[in-house]
Amino acid sequence: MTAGPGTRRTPFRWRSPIRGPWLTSMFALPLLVGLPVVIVTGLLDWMAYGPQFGQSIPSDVGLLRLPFFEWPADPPWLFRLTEGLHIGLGMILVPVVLAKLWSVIPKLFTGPPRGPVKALERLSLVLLVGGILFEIVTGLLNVQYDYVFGFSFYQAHFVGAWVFVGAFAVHVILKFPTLVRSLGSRSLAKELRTPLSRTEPEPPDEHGLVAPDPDPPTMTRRGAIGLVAGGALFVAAITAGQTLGGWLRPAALLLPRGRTTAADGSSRTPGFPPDAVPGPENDFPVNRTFVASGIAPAAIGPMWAVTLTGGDGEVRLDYDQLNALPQHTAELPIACVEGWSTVQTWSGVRLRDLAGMAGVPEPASAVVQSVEVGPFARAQLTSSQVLAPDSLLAVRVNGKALSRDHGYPARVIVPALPGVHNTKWVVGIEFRRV
Ligand SMILES: Nc1nc2c(c(=O)[nH]1)N[C@H]1C(S)=C(S)[C@@H](COP(=O)(O)O)O[C@H]1N2
Ligand SMILES: [Mo]
Repeated sequence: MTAGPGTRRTPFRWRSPIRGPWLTSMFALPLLVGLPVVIVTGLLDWMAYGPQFGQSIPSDVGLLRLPFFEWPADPPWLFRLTEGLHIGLGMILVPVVLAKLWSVIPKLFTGPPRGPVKALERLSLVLLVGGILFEIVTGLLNVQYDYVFGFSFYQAHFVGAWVFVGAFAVHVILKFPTLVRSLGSRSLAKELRTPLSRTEPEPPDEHGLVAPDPDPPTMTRRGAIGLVAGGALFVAAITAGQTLGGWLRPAALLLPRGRTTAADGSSRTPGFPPDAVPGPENDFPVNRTFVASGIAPAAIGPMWAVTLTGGDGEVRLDYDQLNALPQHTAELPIACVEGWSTVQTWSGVRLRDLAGMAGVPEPASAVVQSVEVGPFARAQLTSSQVLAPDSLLAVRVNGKALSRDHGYPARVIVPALPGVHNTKWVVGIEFRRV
């Protein structure tokens, strides 16, 4: 078949008879609704990290810095929700994004744009497609393997997000009328009842999506939509357990975090109490194990103590003294940027009690120091995070001493704080007056 004058010739490989504006719009609709949720929760997560403190996580983003607000410590599940939605929904939408890209593929392979308006539209498409693929790849890699990047994941994912958000906004504005028109061009109920034998191409369109020389159908539109929905459901099934836990946890195939019930050498650590040898109480995911942290076992042995500073003097508490202070118990989540979360029952000394002991009962912020060196060495907490009644320097989880992997002798646990800032193997807390 030869292309008539004025018609655009589809490259020989894009001849699916079901490709067309209606099917593209069917894939666009869940993205139009879902992506803004992914974007907003992602930006909220950024705020939760306390970017105002200029910490190593997240590192500075210069001009892209958002006007910040103090991330609250109440409700305790807030970060678990925003992070779970961001990652969960982001992963579930991947099959839809791929289907959407497939549906517009002829447009990605047309000749050079004619005129400045077309050129701008093309540029926005490059940023749109490049942006979302970059966000998907960096996000998925970060969930699967921690710290595989030669650059800061947070910075790259954040800058990539703004490129994508800009292009997405332009795209939605330009395409919204087409979306509405195309959705109205066929009935979904009818498509879902159409068998292969009656699957016909859409009428030729101005966008060049419909193949002028289509092949015979091998799949119905119902089949294509079902395949994408099934893909999204499958991703949901192997992801949800990361956050929901319980019987779903074993189905979380994308959860690479290990558990710690197996003997981890704790009993060979000098001074390590038998009560802290890992058992079922400490059997929940670990971000990075004690061995991986590179800490010398002696640093958490009998010589260990936590030092409180910021007031006039310095208060030093060893393990027994810490355990002898009034203990508070709270059920609190750890929610990690790598996509998993878990709720456990933590006990320890309230951070606000420690602030009082240090002589700074109303600190402006607090800097928590770990035995560990490197990016996890310190984390800064806001005033409301220190003062929240459930914020703890925890020494026990589920009624038993922390295992080495979960931060023995003591770790911070603060409601609604991103997992990464719940510092393990704490040696010092500086309560700041300004
Ligand atoms: N010192 C130190 N604290 C740390 C980490 C670490 O690697 N080193 N990992 C953080 C991250 S990313 C998370 S999600 C939580 C996980 O706590 P868990 O390993 O006890 O489950 O601890 C945080 N605290
Ligand atoms: Mo984490």
